[in-house]
Amino acid sequence: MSFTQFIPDELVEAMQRARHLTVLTGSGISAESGIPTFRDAQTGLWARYRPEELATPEAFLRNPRLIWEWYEWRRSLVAEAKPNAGHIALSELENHFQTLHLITQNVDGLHQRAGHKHVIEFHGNIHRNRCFEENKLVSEWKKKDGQIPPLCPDCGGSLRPDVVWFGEAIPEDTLSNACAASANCDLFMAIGTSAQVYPAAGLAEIAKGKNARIVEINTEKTPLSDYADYVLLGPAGKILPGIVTALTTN
Ligand code: BJW
Repeated sequence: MSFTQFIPDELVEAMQRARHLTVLTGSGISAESGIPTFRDAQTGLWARYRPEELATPEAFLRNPRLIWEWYEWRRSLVAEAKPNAGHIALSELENHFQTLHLITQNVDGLHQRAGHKHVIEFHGNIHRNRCFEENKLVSEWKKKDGQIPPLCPDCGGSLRPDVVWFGEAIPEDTLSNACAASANCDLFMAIGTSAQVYPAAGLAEIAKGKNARIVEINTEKTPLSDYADYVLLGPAGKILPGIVTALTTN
């Protein structure tokens, strides 16, 4: 079924007028690639844990092996996944605007695999690792001793995924680039995010404060729906291709 009929004409006109688009994505955009959203029920061995309680430095300090294995499980889900129609349509939107800044809260790298060269990875990337003690990125370590988590070859500290956990600061450059992109757009789209986690959720508020039109795409309403100019309820993998079609045929 085509979702073009659910894209209001007024939104298509606003998108045609806009020059600078900033997009914030959340885990909902990867749901149709088979990656569960962050707050979705986890499956199998992980069903008894709440993700909010695993994604913290305190949890890692308490039980580094458990947290490392959780990320290994999630890496295996990402390895089996492919970008879906939503990721691909978003990469096609780049042709319709003078600038498109893509900020993702996702750590799965699927936007890059869909063809986006410059992505602001607000919460890091699950494919990279860094030393818990020294914070520096580490790409190689001794694998043969079976140590979990593996240890930093330089200082012997535990390795952790290069992601931002609750209570940790967003890297300064990342935060300032994302804030600037949000303050300097005429259209801001929030796609597949529950808009509950700050400071990411505040980016739409920055854009709104600078009079950008706000578009939300989500299967359900969120706190952002209250001030968005357009709320498109439905799966991103259907709505985004509908938007691209509407823009190219109007
Ligand atoms: C679909 C769909 C389909 C489904 N199509 N849609 C201000 C107020 C209150 C609290 C705070 C505040 N400022 C800071 C805080 C504390 C905290 C916070 O926000 N807590 C809230 C929970 C209340 N924030 C932090 O701790 C942040 N750090 C910080 O503020 O530091 C300050 C500091 C300064 C100086 C020194 C030290 C500290 C850090 C937040 C880091 C979040 N990290 C995580 C984990 C990343 C790694 C990993 O993945 O494991 O990021 S948590 C998790 O939430 C993950 C996600 O990126 C993020 C957002 O989740 P997302 O993507 O929105 O997913 P869901 O599951 O919530 O929603 C999915 C949505 O998709 C749903 O709406 C569905 O309906 C929809 N959907 N299918 C379209 N097909």
